[in-house]
Amino acid sequence: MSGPSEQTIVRGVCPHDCPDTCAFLYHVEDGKLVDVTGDRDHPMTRGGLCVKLNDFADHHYNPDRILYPMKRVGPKGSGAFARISWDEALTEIKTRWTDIIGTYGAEAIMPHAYLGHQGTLNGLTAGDAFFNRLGASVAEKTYCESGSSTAWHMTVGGTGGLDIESFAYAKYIIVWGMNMISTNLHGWPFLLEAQKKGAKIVVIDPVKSRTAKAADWHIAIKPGTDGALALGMMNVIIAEGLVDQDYVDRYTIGYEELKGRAAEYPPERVSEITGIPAEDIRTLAREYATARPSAIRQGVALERSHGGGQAIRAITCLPALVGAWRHVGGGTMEMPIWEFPTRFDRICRPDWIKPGTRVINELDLGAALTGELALDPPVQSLFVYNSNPVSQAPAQAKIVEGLKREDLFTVVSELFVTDTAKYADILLPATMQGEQLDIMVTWGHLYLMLNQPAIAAPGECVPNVEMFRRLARTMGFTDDYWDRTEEEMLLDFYDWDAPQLQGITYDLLKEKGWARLNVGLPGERAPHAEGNFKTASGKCEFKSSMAEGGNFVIPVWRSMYEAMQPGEYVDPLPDYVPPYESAASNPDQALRYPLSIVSPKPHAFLNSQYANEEHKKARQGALRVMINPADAAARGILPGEQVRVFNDRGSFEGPAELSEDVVPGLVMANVGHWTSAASSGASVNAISSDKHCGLGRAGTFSDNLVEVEKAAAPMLVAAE
Ligand SMILES: Nc1nc2c(c(=O)[nH]1)N[C@H]1C(S)=C(S)[C@@H](COP(=O)(O)OP(=O)(O)OC[C@H]3O[C@@H](n4cnc5c(=O)[nH]c(N)nc54)[C@H](O)[C@@H]3O)O[C@H]1N2
Ligand SMILES: Nc1nc2c(c(=O)[nH]1)N[C@H]1C(S)=C(S)[C@@H](COP(=O)(O)OP(=O)(O)OC[C@H]3O[C@@H](n4cnc5c(=O)[nH]c(N)nc54)[C@H](O)[C@@H]3O)O[C@H]1N2
Ligand SMILES: [Mo]
Repeated sequence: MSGPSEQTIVRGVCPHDCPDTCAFLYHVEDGKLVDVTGDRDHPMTRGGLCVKLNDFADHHYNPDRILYPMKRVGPKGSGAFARISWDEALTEIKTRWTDIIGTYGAEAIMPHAYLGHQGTLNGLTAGDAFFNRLGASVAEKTYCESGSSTAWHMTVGGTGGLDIESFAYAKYIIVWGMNMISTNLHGWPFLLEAQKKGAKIVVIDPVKSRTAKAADWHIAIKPGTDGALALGMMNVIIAEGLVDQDYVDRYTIGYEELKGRAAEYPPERVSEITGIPAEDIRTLAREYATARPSAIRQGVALERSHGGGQAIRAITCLPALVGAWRHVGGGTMEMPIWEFPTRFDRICRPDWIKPGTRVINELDLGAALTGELALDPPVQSLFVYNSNPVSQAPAQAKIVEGLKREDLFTVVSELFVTDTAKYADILLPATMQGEQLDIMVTWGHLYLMLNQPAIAAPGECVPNVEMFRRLARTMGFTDDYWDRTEEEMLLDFYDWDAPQLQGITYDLLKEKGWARLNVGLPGERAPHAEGNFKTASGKCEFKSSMAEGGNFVIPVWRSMYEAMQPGEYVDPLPDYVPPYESAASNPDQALRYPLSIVSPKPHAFLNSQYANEEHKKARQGALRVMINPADAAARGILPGEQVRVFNDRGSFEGPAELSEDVVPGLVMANVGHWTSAASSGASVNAISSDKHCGLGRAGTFSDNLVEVEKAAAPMLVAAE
């Protein structure tokens, strides 16, 4: 047999923090990854990959990858590193940590992780067991979804809710705070299928996003006011007799109280709060309540304001009020992750956390490093993996200031020298998805998926799970936890006897790559047709028993930490909680900073990933500031002109993009651009506040006021 060398196909899964979690086929020739394609047989992802992943094979061979452990040889932030061995790196870490532990105690070490990788072994919680065993501060990981998930659990419990594939059966669809065409590309075709059969698609978004443009109706709402809109819809639904009283009587609790609350939100009042005409609010409520079935796709973006969590509770009440759950294709979708029998207690080992160990919220990183949070002991070492806080966390200037501290020992495990990695004292090289084994956690569909390694790791890169194994051995931990193979860990980390996994084995995943959970098929599934909510009462709780309990724990990826602080008051009913920063809630601040800003996801990057690759940058374009032509005119700003966006927290710059896609009073700039590539050395999180959402301590990236002005002439712009 002659001809081209033989191609082997290995089954894989996209590693990214995205609801799609696409099924891959790795194409390997002579030990080289020559292509990565989508698996056409996968019912949800159907073989297509997105703009970010369509050259994923080449991504593995990016010459900028970190291939060896490195040690800083220049000033912090200079990016000057020299190669060292794994032994040297581990010895240095052990020496520094032993010193710090001796002087300050282990709590002076702070881990920092997010979802750079979404695997069971290598993802968000890859280091939890290690850091819990070490006695480090517990990092509370609430960059994303903790506000949504808290609200969801309070209202309907840990249910998967409406399946993305079942949207094809809906007759009326509200996409609420989500830009699906960019952020859930493989979910969008199910909505289009419904639309072809006559369904109407409504998008509620301050910005006329790609998805809003593709919808039948775009409702432009002021950021952070969705709670008022949902309560206004309830007001109309109740006043006009559109409630499914039978469903409400049988399967909900707290209707009378909710009715009282909704009565406070007549459409005229809601119109003032949200900026949406009262008649549109009435139309939306009537259409939503009378279409059968109606469906709501909730975006994580809904949580990014002071009242985001309460808004999500109000939205999550709507389907029960109108009986939408009765039908296949009716109800609402947050994240179906709760259907997966992942044993987070076995992964994270919360039993190893010593009682009283302090918790530091990752959104407070800047405050923690600079001493703004009076921490005793102070944070003397930071260990970053799967995350890029300089780009993705709020209060960017504070974080950079903290990372420059000479007495802070920073270790970063990375694929590339990111905005954060630049400040490391020690860099550790991580593998990419084609080089490692993992079962992927997914939050946008109902398939359990196994990624198998297709090629050898380059240089001295190791998967996160192996890095923590090495660190555990270096620190002298002899627990069995780190003695297992990756396969043994995966077998332990899922409950293979759970009803959802009936008929699904690890061997089946090895052969087929993926399997749908046993939770009903898309054309048949109506999980709450007869109640069966996963709350304490088994009902949809308009009035939340969890809130009345005062404190509860959600077994999420952020590792089973309390959703509320003990004793914290949470309104048992959903309500509209105004933004921290808006003309209405803070008029003084609005005099100086009259514009609201939102900073949604970039189409061609995945958070900050790929923002260092030229062809992705070409697709995404530079960091731009989208502003309404009227606001631009009032400031003498011409199209394409360099502008400065600022508030008391900081500033960033970019060319102005004049567009009616944002209403007057609103500006938009995408998150994800690297500060090192930005003209001002800062990106959008320079202006973000590190205040938390009222539920789940999520971020408030949509709750910020700024002003925009023409940037100073380039020669006057001081270099950092
Ligand atoms: N302004 C604003 N800020 C936001 C948001 C917003 O909407 N607006 N969104 C927030 C949300 S929703 C999220 S989820 C967060 C995301 O915040 P992050 O999770 O910090 O985002 P990424 O940019 O994906 O950074 C992940 C890093 O992990 C690295 N990485 C990837 N794979 C591996 C691996 O296997 N091992 C190791 N060690 N490293 C790896 C990548 O190279 C990358 O640098 O950002 C939040 N920040
Ligand atoms: N291409 C791409 N896809 C991604 C990601 C990425 O970085 N790039 N990131 C992944 C991650 S980590 C996540 S969490 C998801 C997030 O995905 P989405 O939930 O879609 O989040 P965003 O893109 O931040 O924002 C979606 C829309 O919400 C709007 N919005 C902002 N604030 C508000 C508000 O207060 N109310 C309402 N109604 N709308 C608001 C924004 O204008 C934006 O158009 O995407 C995932 N998918
Ligand atoms: Mo996210």
